[in-house]
Amino acid sequence: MAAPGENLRINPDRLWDSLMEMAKVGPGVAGGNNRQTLTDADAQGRRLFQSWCEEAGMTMAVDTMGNMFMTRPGSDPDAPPVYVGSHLDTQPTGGKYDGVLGVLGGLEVVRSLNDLGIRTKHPIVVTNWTNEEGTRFAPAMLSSGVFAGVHTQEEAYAKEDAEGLTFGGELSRIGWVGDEEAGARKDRMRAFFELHIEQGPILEAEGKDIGIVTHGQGLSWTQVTVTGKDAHTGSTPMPMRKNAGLAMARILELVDEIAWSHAPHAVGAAGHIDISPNSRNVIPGKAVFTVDFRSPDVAVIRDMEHRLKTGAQKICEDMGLEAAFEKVGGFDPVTFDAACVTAIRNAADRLGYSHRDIISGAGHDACWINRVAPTAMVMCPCVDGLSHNEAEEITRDWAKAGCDVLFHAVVETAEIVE
Ligand code: HGY
Ligand code: MN
Ligand code: MN
Repeated sequence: MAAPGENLRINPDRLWDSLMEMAKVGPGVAGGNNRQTLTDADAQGRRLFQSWCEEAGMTMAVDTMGNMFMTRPGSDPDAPPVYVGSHLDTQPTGGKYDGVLGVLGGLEVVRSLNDLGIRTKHPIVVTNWTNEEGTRFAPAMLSSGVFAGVHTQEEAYAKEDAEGLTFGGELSRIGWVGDEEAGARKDRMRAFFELHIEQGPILEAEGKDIGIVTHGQGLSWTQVTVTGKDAHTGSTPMPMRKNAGLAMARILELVDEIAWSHAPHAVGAAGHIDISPNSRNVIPGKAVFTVDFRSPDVAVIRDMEHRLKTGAQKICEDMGLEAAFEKVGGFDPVTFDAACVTAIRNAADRLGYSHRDIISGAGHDACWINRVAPTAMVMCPCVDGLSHNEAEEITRDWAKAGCDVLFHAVVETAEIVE
């Protein structure tokens, strides 16, 4: 199959305008976004994306997890489609580009094909995967996980947010329960491509336009519950205290020590922390927190999980407290499809963009879709490597470079019909 000519480029201003328009939906308080999954803002963003896709001549299908599939027909309706997309949901203090660049980059690929009057043999399907972030309903990549058969829909529907609302109830409330069984189409996928900001500092630091994502590091989320005893902070003698907050602090020190022991590639922290009763003059009797470990090496992840459990258990026993552990998310390191990776690398070369191979530090829907279809990712830099922060920023040139490469990889795989 002839590769697309190097003159095939997307319309960078239209892409940027769409990014800025979507950023108005579910605004944050500091210039970013708070468009958390299954909120009214998420529903509004979905409708905006749907309207743009329908204007571009695409038809919509939605599955029972709310995953959106916007199809541009190919010349051969029986040919397995090429999928391209990411997620529109954001962190509570999220940026304007995490996930959104991949969804609207997919839309821009279709808009550019329309402009150029190009037909492809394989249909092209632009996707929005529900609840990639896992911030409101753990785990991350929940709906692409159900699609890929990693989680059951029943498990997913029962997930509760901090207010006790369920995933299934909220998906129904915003009116986005589709009629297609989640995963019904997974055996008919030619490929899946995802464009994403790096969310780390490497590409910018090295002055590279494009990250060719060959692998994704593995992730482990362990929810730790430490139980002590609520008591008066003034009248309770120090030797009598069962301070769950103190035990948590010692465990978080241990988490940092474990991650550093596997430097330079392993990382560890706790981003979710709940202390109760969280009153100024009560010794906390309970601490619930989620430890996030990551590494490209699965043996390192297993070692970090084991040392967390044994070390936290000992800290709690020494203090007369109890510890409980629940695995609430995770996936092993991922190797993306060699042919898809090559299509991306050839596109970057053909288009004259500087590039380097890279392992994704963050998890993405592509990590699960890689289980059911040939999958790969394109990354562009982000300013200071900052993400999951409202100050997340990219340049127009980086967005253009990433989407140009995505365009070529998708069109080459979908096969232009002469
Ligand atoms: O957690 C992650 O890596 C992704 O941003 N959901
Ligand atoms: Mn993301
Ligand atoms: Mn994210």
